[in-house]
Amino acid sequence: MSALKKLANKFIVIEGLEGAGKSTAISYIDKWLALQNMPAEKIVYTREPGGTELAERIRDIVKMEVQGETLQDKAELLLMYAARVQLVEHIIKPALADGKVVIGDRHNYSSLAYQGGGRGIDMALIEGLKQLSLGDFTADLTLYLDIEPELGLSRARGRGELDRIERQAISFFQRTRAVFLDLVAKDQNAFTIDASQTPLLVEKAIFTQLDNWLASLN
Ligand code: T5A
Repeated sequence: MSALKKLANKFIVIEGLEGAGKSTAISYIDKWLALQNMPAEKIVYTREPGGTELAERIRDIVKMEVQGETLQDKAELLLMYAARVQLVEHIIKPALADGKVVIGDRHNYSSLAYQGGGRGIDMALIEGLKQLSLGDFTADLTLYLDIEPELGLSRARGRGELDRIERQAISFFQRTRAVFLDLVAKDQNAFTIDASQTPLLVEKAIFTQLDNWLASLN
């Protein structure tokens, strides 16, 4: 089967802590897809939380700080899934049904890692919420960009002021990272990329993972 046929209807997700280089990695995936002769109109890009008009408004709420009112951890979790349902139903599923390839900047693993690991919400509760809102819908490939939180945050700081979540203590990101690593270790469709390497080496590692994955598809 041709590479283009294999890639039709595939949902590729990039995960990682802040400053891991997810946006940068998406440009490498783009380059790799061009090498497979994928037409630009066959590629859909999403980000989470966000990606639809309503989901982008939820993203604003999640990122903002309101004086005198703390966003409760469970409210934060529910907002992440509210945004995700909007995105999956309005953008991702229709694009996949139309034979497109979707590249997602974050998806479900971010909720397990940040809200489960970072915030300490019961994982079973999050899994239940995922089932309720998305059923068995899942990514075809997840590339997790692994980085020490200190390094990631210093990169994130370099590109502007930190938002509400980015201002959490380092221990929050250490717990988040531990869950990401655990999830990837248990998922045969997920792979870790060392994001502390130079951009050139990260690009090379991503190309290798994508080549191997493509070769594994029937
Ligand atoms: N969230 C999200 C949850 O809590 N639960 C959820 O379910 C979901 C979906 C989303 C926030 O919401 C949370 C997680 C987040 O806190 P976001 O804006 O999508 O926020 O995510 P961020 O991680 O904040 O995005 P960033 O823009 O910070 O990170 P990226 O995209 O990973 O990094 P990128 O590519 O912009 O690179 C950052 C800087 O590093 C440089 C780049 O040039 C850039 O300046 N860089 C490198 N430098 C050196 N070496 C390399 N290899 C480099 N790669 C990139």
